[in-house]
Amino acid sequence: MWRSSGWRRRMSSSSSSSPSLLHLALCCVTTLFALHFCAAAKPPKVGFGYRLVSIEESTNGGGLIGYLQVKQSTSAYGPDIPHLRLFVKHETQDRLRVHITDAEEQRWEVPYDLLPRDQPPPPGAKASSSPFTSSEYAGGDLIFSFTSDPFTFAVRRKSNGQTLFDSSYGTMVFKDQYLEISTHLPKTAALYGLGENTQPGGIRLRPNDPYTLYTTDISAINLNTDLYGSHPVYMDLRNEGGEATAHAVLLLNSNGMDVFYTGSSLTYKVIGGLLDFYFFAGPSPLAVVDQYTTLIGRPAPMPYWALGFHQCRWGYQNLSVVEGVVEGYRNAQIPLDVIWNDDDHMDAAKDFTLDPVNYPRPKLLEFLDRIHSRGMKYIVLIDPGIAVNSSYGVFQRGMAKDVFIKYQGKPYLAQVWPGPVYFPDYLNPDGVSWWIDEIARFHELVPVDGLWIDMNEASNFCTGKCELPTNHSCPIPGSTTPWVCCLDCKNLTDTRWDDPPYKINASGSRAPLGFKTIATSATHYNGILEYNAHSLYGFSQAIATHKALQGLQGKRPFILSRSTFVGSGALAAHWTGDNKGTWDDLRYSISTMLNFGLFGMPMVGSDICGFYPAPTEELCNRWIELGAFYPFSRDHANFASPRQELYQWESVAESARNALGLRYKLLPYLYTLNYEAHATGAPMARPVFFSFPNFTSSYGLSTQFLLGASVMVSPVLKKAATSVKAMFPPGTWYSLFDMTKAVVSQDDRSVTLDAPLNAVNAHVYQNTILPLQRGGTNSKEARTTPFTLVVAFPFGATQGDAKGCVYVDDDERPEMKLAEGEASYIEFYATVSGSTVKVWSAVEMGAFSLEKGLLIEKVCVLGLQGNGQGLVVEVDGEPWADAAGAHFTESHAVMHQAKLEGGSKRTSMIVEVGGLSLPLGKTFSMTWKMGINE
Ligand code: MIG
Repeated sequence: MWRSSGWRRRMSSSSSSSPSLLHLALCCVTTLFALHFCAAAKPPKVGFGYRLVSIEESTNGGGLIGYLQVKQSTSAYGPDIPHLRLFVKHETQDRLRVHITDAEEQRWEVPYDLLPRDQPPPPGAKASSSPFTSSEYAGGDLIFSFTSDPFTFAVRRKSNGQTLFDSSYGTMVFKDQYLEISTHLPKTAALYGLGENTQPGGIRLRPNDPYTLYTTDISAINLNTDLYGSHPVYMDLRNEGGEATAHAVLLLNSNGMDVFYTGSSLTYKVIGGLLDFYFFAGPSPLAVVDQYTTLIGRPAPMPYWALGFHQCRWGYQNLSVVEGVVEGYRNAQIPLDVIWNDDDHMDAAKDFTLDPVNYPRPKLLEFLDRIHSRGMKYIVLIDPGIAVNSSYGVFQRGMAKDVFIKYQGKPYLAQVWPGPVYFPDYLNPDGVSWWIDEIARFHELVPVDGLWIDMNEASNFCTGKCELPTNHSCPIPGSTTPWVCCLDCKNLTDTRWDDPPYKINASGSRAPLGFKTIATSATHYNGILEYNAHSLYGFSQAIATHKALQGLQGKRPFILSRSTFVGSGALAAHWTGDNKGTWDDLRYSISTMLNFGLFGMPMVGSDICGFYPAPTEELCNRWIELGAFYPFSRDHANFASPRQELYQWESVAESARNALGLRYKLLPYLYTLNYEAHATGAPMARPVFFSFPNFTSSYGLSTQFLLGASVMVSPVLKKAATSVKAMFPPGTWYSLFDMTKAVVSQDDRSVTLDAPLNAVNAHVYQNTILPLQRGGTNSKEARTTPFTLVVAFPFGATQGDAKGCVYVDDDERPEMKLAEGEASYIEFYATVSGSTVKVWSAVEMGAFSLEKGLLIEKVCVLGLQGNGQGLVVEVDGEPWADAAGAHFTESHAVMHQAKLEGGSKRTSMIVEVGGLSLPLGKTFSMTWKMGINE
């Protein structure tokens, strides 16, 4: 929103204070000669590399330890660290760690209590070891190899000999505030990840786009810029000789960094911490995310309702407006599970308070009783900044416990919505316990069902070292621009933390590191510098908030966080931040969503219809048609935009009923995907190559995506379009809106699908059994309705199989795991062989679903050559009879003919066996013979 354009204006007016900007101005604004001069000037050599002095292998499998000596020191970006310690370990069969740090001094690294993982031996530790005489160190499918002078290392894949990483491409540099390391990459490598950023080119990283990682309050409309989160990980997918393999590389480091990808190399330039690389062997994309989330934490289990639809707006002036929104959805028969408040419920923007006039507590509690009894939920926003206000209890208790981030011994003063604020230090154990207590108190005041943690990059309206002004009040009473800094501030350039020698491309413009955030020379608990911990702020807040919610409700917490880091997915969901109601932004949302799946944070979505300024009616139609398939599906807007709840336009309401109607039928599938995500890291929304890694045409595909392994969403992303060109990996894809329509694809040629304004295309792939329920307008009801199994065989199959599964549990429990009486897991199988069709289930821990009375009412088999004859249905091996005692016959099977898209004359049959009431928690089987059509 305006914040991003606003800061750009501010940057240009204050550019003289920043040497880097001055330099930029000199280079670019003056004469051709100057431009030429700048382009030709060679950067000073920043390092000469290291020599390996010794290397030993620990005798108890503890890895390799080597010592490096700098070859020649330079002064560029500060002195080199003379001695480094190399630690290499195959931590698992598919995970290799290469950790390089100062041999003498402990350096900053992502704290082990925030992100639990194995610790390398401390510098100088002596373990029993023997000289390592080989130049290769193998484990699982990964081989670590090295050269001694200069020291370089490489990682190879044993099974196909591919070099995955090779640091000999560049010179390794290791200074206190500047680390550099490069790898060579083959042209065939398709790279993904390195966020958070908005990628106009789609999910596949484009050579020479900038990738800067530093958490920043910059809105998602800014392309290729360091946005809210920092995820220094990439996946590398290669297809050489028709066999795709994927691996990932994480540089676990919380300091700001620039990553340069040229297409044939990748270079990290990092301003602190150490080099802590993790290599994940894959070889499939799913294996990569499994291995990645094994290290960083599995995605958080979501409560069932979180998969329903959410409505929010910044600017619901009072409770009646909120009540009206809930009624608006009800009247329009559009599904809604969760209603949100932004900061409007607060008293003067103070966290954990209620506006006594517009959100009076008794009325709010009545409202919550009402919606809770229907199974609906309520979430509110909180910001980290705590108002500096001596009559505000949250502030008083925070001061008493001394929980705020400091600058030269005093709480660091900043400004956010309430005016002057202090920022809690979530690295301080007292800060965490205070926060937990404040959330408990707030929950007493308002029984919210989840929390939205915004502005946690952290965002500050001011920059530098600020004081309360003495000649005017702050906030300025009645200000129409409360986001303009009203404190007295001076820029900080006096320390090497405020003004480090190497400038990352912060805020997309080499802005000072402390620009509109906490000064990087401020300190956390134990003297930890904000310079180092900056990008961990939102992550540490999510940890504290998660503890608070879990302890208090004994339920599965729901947290939505704007700023994220490696590991945030284990605690929170994410939305992509402030976007614009434009067709471009609609398209960008797909790439960012898919990236967060790779980052181990699969519960993600964008503000549906755009955060600002005003979507067109047509765009909002298309947005809900896409957004209905975001894992996290929420409409949200800025107060300055017109109202954009889905019922505001009749056409949008119709599109919403259609698209969300399918989502609500798919809830058991989505919930099972959430279970899979939690169990294995598998993203809920996935790039197409996840299921079809050898389908190379999909490597850059960013206009379609998969939900789970086999549901393809092909949204309209263009104005005035009434059809969509979609690409389908080879095989049969059945429309989920009309199962008599199928696409049979042989190659990567796109198929044109009808897409009138109120329709979106979603298809299910052959070999799949999809569990659906009847849907409804609220997930609490929808989840009790009977199931339909959609069994998809290849079109016209006489040979084939299909499978699927469903996980059900009581989502009130914090844990999401298969435990007797608490959850059930049912697998479905089907085969067609000649004329015989069989469908059956295998039940693991059926008790829970039996207790809930969950039933299968219909089995719908797609793609057959003929109809059903001699149908036999059994439950637990006994013939099944319906309530009237009648056994089933083929007369219960209804036939439909399915047609192919694209005018082909081929047809196949759908056999729909209805009128069933098979307990989901018991094994069933059904079989029949097809009378083959001529
Ligand atoms: O400076 O709480 O991205 O979703 O509506 C703006 C008000 C603060 C930014 C979030 C946006 C939210 C808004 N917040």
